[in-house]
Amino acid sequence: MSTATAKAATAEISTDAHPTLKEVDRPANLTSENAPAWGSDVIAETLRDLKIPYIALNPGASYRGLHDSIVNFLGNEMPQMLLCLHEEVAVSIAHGYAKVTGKAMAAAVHSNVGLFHATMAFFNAWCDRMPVVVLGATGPVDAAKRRPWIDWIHTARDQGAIVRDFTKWDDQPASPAASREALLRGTWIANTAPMGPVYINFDAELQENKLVEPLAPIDPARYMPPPETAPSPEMVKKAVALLKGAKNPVILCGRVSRSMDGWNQRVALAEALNAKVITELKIGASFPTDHPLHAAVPGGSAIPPDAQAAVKAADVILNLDWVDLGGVFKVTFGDAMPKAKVISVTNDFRIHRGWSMDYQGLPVVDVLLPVTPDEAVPELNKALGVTVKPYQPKPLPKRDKPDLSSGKLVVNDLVRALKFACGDRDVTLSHISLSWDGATWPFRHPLDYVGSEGGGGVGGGPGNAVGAALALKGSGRLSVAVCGDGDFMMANTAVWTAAHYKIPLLIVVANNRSFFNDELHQERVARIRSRPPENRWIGQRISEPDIDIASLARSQGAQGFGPVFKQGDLVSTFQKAIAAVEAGNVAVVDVRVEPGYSAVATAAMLRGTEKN
Ligand SMILES: Cc1ncc(C[n+]2csc(CCOP(=O)(O)OP(=O)(O)O)c2C)c(N)n1
Ligand SMILES: [Mg+2]
Repeated sequence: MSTATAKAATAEISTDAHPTLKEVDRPANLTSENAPAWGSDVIAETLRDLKIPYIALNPGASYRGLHDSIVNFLGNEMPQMLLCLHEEVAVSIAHGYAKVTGKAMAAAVHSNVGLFHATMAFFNAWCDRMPVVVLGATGPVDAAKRRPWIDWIHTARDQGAIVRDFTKWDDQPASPAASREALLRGTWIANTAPMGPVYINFDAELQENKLVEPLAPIDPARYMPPPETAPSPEMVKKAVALLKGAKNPVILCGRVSRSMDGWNQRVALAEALNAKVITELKIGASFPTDHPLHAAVPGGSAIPPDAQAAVKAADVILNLDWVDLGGVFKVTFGDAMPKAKVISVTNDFRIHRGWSMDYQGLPVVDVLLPVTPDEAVPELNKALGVTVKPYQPKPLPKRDKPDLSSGKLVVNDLVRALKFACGDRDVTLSHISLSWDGATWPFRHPLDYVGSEGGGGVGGGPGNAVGAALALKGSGRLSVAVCGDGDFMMANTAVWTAAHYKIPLLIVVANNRSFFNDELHQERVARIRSRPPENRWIGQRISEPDIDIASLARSQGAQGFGPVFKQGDLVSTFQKAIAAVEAGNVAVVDVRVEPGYSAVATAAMLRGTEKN
């Protein structure tokens, strides 16, 4: 494998702990202990050997041994604890961090109850194929050692079963040596493509026992060989023959890394082939969306009509690990097989399991390159003789003011004003609302957008946003998340974690005072049944009382702005909020938007009900 390819698989963001963050929560009066003395010291030391910078957690007695080891043996450094007010937030922060860095940090949750809270975030990370190492704990496996009642309710025969169907691997090691091995194996598995969360459950007794004898030192790197792969030359040859003969090639750009090299490789390939390119909002930016070859406004759910038209006209389709290739074919061709030849670059099938159907429909494939797009595209470029140059986006025209509506304040007003207020800054969108219109904000760098929560689990936004901002702290990029009010309310305590650890970020809440997505579903059902669609809001609206989101943010140490009701106040409010973030704060802006999605999204959700 070429060096260029090897480099492409890694993100260009530092995964070291940030210096100003290290100043928060300093332990006092530490004794200098060099060698692990307790079972849990071995676990803590292994986390350090693995260079895990942070561990997002909510505490619990089941891992009080490990907790002590991280604070008093490691000095709360590498990993540093990030206290979270809910376990779902802890795991989704780790997920957001991985979305930027491509690498796992750790999270810790308390016995079965903490793990129960964390399940939603496990599922989101799993569907998003993002690495997270989650540590858990159980009351003493040895029943004779259990405290009455509490240790019994917090001990389960097979705790890992709670999340096993949507993790790559889990373990419950029975000794300090086995714990060390489990951490090495788990971290290695999590970070190996297709990536995903792993869960390691430590027996409370094991953690709290004195270490009987020291463990033989090991070199962790030797247990974690780089799992790089390359497509076979014959398969590359077959793919290249198809691509060379193509008159109307289409590239579906799906799950790719945040690497700039990978981005340049994809642009060079598309330009050499004169291929139309399709991207989507489920996942991070994969291709410049304002490039002339970018064929259609990126959609969030099903592939939009203009993208379908491009797929329909294609004679060769190059799939770069699109999340749902089978779904693209289904909506475009119905039950008929596509006539176009299909080259598929994906290794996702290697982790498909029986419980969750997130593997999607089975697509037609003529040539399979069973590696990641970051590994395959440079090989295709090499075989095609393509020269890869750094992609230079054209400068955007300067504007005096954003183009805002004159009627009710809609989501696109928020987005346009936000984009205008951000100006020339490099911005990473770490989350976007369901109401987002992909036409409004072009992505021109792989870190311009890191993708949605993955598993469609509402409540992933705030945690993902804080995790991404943590990874970007000090990078010079402005971290911005736009969350729905439903999404924000489900996990708003992520704001406290960001404020406490001084992780600057801007969260804008597209506050339509509703779980609006489901209003459209109720409208659809009512129309089909010839019942009054005007009742769609009942059981959906988050109003009377309206929630004061700015106060909620302020109460957790952030700067709260709004509610903003008028278009004319948007830009100035965002400018103030951005200034607060650039001064190191967390800022939350409540924008009261009219309930509603873009015309395209609304039409898609209500399609087929027009006559009723
Ligand atoms: C955990 C979870 N609960 C419920 C849903 C169903 N659901 C899908 S979208 C949505 C509304 C989200 O509301 P909000 O974030 O305010 O976005 P809006 O649709 O209002 O723009 C709900 C409840 C879900 N996907 N995940
Ligand atoms: Mg809403």
